Amino acid sequence: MILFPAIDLKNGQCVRLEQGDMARVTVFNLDPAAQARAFAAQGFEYLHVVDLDGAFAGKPMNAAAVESMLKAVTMPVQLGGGIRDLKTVEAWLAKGIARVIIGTAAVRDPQLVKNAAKQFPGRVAVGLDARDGKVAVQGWAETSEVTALEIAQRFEDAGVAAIVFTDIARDGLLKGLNLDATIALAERISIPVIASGGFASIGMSRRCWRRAPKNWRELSRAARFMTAGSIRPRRWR
Ligand code: AMZ
Repeated sequence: MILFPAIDLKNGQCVRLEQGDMARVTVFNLDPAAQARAFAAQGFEYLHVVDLDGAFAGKPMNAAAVESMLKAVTMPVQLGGGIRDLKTVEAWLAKGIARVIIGTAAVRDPQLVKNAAKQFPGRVAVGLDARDGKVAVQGWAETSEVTALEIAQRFEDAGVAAIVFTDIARDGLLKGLNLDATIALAERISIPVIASGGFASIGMSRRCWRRAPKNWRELSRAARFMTAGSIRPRRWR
């Protein structure tokens, strides 16, 4: 079981947004490298990073902060936000990002995901963020007409490492994952699913564990939470 601590970056700072809304922002660390080191010291083994400005702009916007985190820790880092073409995928992987997460382009340019996954096996994940069942794109400012399942199915044979599934209504509220929607998705595809949005406690993780379908439990079964909080990773396993 992997628990990914998440660092969302806005203007070079670590923030938490409520339901992805840039207006409802809490800054929880001014220094992303220090936050990455703190997570490493707590025993986490994998970091989830989102370039929020990048997701809105469609290109990397917090590169200096990401690079400072890569220098600060040795654990693998997965990164999403503003990764919309193969050049950007290549550049991040060359800089030491372990796995890129592609959201908007998975809806608008599925061939990019297929090409990237073929070229970099195991190093490309798809981020699917759902609002009322439909996938949101462009920093969640726009909602598409497709469901997470429809998009995920496009990539069944593409060699995608994982689907990071977030229920936007839960994100940043620390009130619990949308387990029903996550399980409904995980049961219908074979790609490992990373549950995200609202994760808040170890008790919750145990409930995930008990209910998780096969591809969740045996593969990347994981969750994401948005602040350093009081969750101790050693108690997770
Ligand atoms: O909180 C938000 N408004 C938000 C967010 N966390 N908007 C996008 N993202 C994340 C997605 C995914 O990891 O969860 O950005 C990534 C997708 O970015 P893009 O640029 O590929 O759509």
